[in-house]
Amino acid sequence: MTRHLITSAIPYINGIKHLGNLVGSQLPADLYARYLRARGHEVLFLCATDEHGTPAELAAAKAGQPVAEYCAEMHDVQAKIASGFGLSFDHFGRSSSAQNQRLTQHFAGALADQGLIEEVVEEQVYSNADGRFLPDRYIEGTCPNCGFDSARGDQCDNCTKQLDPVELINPRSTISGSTDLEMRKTKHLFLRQSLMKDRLDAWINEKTDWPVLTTSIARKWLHDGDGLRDRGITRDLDWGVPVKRGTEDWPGMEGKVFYVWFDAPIEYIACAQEWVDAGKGTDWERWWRTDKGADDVRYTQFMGKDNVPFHTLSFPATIMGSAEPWKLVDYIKSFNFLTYDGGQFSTSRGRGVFMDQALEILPADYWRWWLLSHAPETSDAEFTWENFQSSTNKDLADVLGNFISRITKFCRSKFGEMVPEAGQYGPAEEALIADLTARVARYQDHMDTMEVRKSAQELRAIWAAGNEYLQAEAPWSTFKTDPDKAAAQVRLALNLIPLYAVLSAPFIPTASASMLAAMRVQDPGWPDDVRAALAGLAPGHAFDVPEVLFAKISDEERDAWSERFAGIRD
Ligand code: B3M
Ligand code: ZN
Repeated sequence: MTRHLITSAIPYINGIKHLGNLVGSQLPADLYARYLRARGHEVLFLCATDEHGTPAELAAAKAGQPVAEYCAEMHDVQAKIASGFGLSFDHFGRSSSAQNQRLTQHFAGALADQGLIEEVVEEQVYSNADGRFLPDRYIEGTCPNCGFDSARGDQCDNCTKQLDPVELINPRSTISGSTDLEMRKTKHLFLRQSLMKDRLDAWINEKTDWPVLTTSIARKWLHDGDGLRDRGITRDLDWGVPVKRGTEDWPGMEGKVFYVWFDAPIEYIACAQEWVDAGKGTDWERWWRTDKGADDVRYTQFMGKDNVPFHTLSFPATIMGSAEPWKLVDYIKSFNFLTYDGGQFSTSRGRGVFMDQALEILPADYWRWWLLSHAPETSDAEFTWENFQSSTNKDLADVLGNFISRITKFCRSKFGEMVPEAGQYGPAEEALIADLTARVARYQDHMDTMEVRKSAQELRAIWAAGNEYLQAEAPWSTFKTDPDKAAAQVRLALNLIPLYAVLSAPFIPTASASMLAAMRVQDPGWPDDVRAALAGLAPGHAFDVPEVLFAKISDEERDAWSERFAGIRD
């Protein structure tokens, strides 16, 4: 079995993420990790908080807290919410860890040894009103590429172009709003990525199986002319990884830190070290060092499209440039954006549903199902309350929940709370088994290739097949004339429940566990042979009629939530 390393983009520490962030990285990564574990693969699934740079400093200042304290608190908040959503990270680390600090300094040293770091005295934007340089998010202005009026100093959120603060049109300080800005000289380290353009180009060209969304963004910035120009990897900030060359001081760089986008992806590696140091694992190198066994690892990254340039160009440049045997990513699954009711989710305006609020109003499985079954894979997707209500009511309550409730209750009333023994399967049962065998094979294909929406569609069809079978065979009618045949029908239908539980667990883990508990079975394992799996509950096996698995969302709830999340939080 292949070993699978899976990472989700690591969320910024600056507040609680919204559902759009969740569906763009952590949630599909969790779906894949759960699926691969269920298939018997060894999986290491890592995520962390991204704690450095201007996002952290700005948020801490707003909260009136020291940055380190703010980050420690927010890490715990994010960890708790992640576990509320059932995100099954093997470790949820912190980019501010000692491990990441050491490793980031190590990479800088290795890159310098390879002649890939240049010391540059450059002019950077200095704010007289604020008495400081304004790197990255401390400055906003109009994007020179697309004209978006709130582009940040390091990247335009609208067109994903990586920027330099000096390129912004009509720049202003995000601290004070001041436009009293001047250029001042300051020394920084530049990563000479331009020297690696051909290698990166060849590497991207090998990736013929990657999603077009991923490779098109990579190619756009590779061939854009300045997409791969050398970039500053240090900043005039207090908070971050202090600039060092390995373990040595770096003359002239005192008081400066590495750019957050330099150290954040390195946390994917450091997180595996944290996992070991936390006593959860024993060997991180076999996941990350190709000289220590990581050649057998398949490494998959999940992220929103705005993060693609950093993962297809900058981070691979760090890895390749180090000339050390680190594992490179094998597959990058990227996502478009989820919009909210005709507009953008907005953290600053509190528009849309944030992860903590989502869990306050409904169990995680509702959100997991809707988000994954509507994942913005081939284009942006839109969240509306009408769609959320109708999809979850239909799929979860009418199709899956109703099937389970109907068959368990019918069995209880006619045969008692145990699997009936009498009767034989006939053509209708054989047809259902054949249909499900074909559908499960298709479901696996879609899950293997991370086609999230198609996987959800097939799973829904697998659930619907049970309902259609009950509808067509109507054991409640059969029972009146041929109780033995009805017993066989009920036996097969009851056996669908553990099958559904196992297949559905990557999407809706909590409900799946309830389904297994009601049927009084331990996890029966992946149904490699559907027919054998459908014989899992032997005649005489006792079960319980489960509580309602999924309550329907009422029109009143829908309207109240729609109003509550329309905007202006805090
Ligand atoms: N923190 C951006 C984000 O949260 C950034 C991702 C880092 S991945 C190494 O969307
Ligand atoms: Zn732009």
